[in-house]
Amino acid sequence: MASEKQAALATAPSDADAPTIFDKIINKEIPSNVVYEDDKVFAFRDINPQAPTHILIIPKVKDGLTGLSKAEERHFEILGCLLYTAKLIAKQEGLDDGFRVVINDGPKGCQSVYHIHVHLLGGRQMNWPPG
Ligand code: IU
Repeated sequence: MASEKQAALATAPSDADAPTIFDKIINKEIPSNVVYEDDKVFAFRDINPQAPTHILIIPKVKDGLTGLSKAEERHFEILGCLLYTAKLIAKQEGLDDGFRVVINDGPKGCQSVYHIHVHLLGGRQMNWPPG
């Protein structure tokens, strides 16, 4: 499999509400390891984990929010929901000593799927700066 960087550079950013693989995951057309779901938010384990815990938290309805750089005022609530859900899942996963949340944006941010997602990473010591 191509590295995330290669995948990100090979993926054209999408401004449209074009479906991505995450729609199929939300709709359960593609199986995933779901860790949380409510009416607005869906969270599942990353298929290529970069830490013992690596979960993606996404809005069920993209509403143009392909990435954080496309956020508008109408997205204020869902952005808060995504981060608050990250906190809830971190607790659920027992990440009591700390964790990291990441939102990659655009090719230089290493984004490869254009449906906004928060990465929740934990279970090991993180380093800084990130690569
Ligand atoms: P990124 O921030 O856009 O690079 O993150 C996309 C993530 O989606 C990345 O960590 C992939 O491993 C992950 N992923 C997945 O979990 N399941 C999939 O079917 C696909 C990507 I495609």
